[in-house]
Amino acid sequence: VHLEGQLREALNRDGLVLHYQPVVGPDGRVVTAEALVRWPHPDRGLLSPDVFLPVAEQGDLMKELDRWVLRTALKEASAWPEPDGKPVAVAVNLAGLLPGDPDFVDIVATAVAESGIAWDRVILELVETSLVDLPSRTRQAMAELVERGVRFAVDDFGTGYSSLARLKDLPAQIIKVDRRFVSGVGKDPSDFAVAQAVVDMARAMGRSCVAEGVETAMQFHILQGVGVDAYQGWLFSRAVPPREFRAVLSLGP
Ligand code: G
Ligand code: G
Ligand code: MN
Ligand code: NA
Repeated sequence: VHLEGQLREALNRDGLVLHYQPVVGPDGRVVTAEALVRWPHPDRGLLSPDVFLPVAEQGDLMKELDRWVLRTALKEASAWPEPDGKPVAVAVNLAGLLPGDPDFVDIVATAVAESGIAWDRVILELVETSLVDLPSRTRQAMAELVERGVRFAVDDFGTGYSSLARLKDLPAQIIKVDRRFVSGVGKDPSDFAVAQAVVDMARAMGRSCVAEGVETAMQFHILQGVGVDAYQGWLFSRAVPPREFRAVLSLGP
């Protein structure tokens, strides 16, 4: 209960921070950064979301937290340097603020307007379970944002219950292949087969594919052969503080 009160207060006075993990193209250039929230706690050091997201959940603060992350990430990203004049997109995880919320489009549009960021630099990541069986009104709201340039990504694809066949019903332009399959690539033939099948299916349906949790050069090499569009993982970089991320962008590849 104490932690919950402190979290509420941190949200009200910008007491959380975002770290950014680069997502790179096949040539190693940064194309996107995923915002990952951390809490510099006065007594307990830098807290990981694994520790305080359950507290946010418990305290009914997830929507407020997502809204804070969205506003902050778009504001920070609007000031990033542009390597070779190519702007880098920013990806935000949503768990409490969902497309079905009546104020979803408003909240996103306000964050975009406040930050001045271009619409087509915004990626919203949702887990599979938040994207299945959506009422048409919700799909319509998402389509409005997509029309302006926003992209939706299915996070952790392959961990939900939905099958490959349901991919065609998911309203998302980007598929993020869960690191569970990526970690087996080069070791376990069935993980390789899953990765290959997801990429082939995604391509056939006009979606782009991101491999999560790429940790070795071997995994990167094999996935390049499969035709993955973008890569994220410790091989390239961990999530780093904003200043460090800006430095990465100014240095180039
Ligand atoms: O960054 P890290 O690996 O510690 O993240 C752990 C989990 O917390 C991941 O599932 C990640 O998606 C989630 N997470 C990290 N940052 C955010 C955020 O800003 N909003 C939401 N909703 N989830 C986040
Ligand atoms: O659920 P989501 O995919 O948003 O989670 C993002 C989290 O994945 C980050 O908080 C980060 O800690 C973790 N992560 C990022 N890259 C790697 C990686 O290469 N290996 C592993 N094991 N975890 C990673
Ligand atoms: Mn994510
Ligand atoms: Na993920």
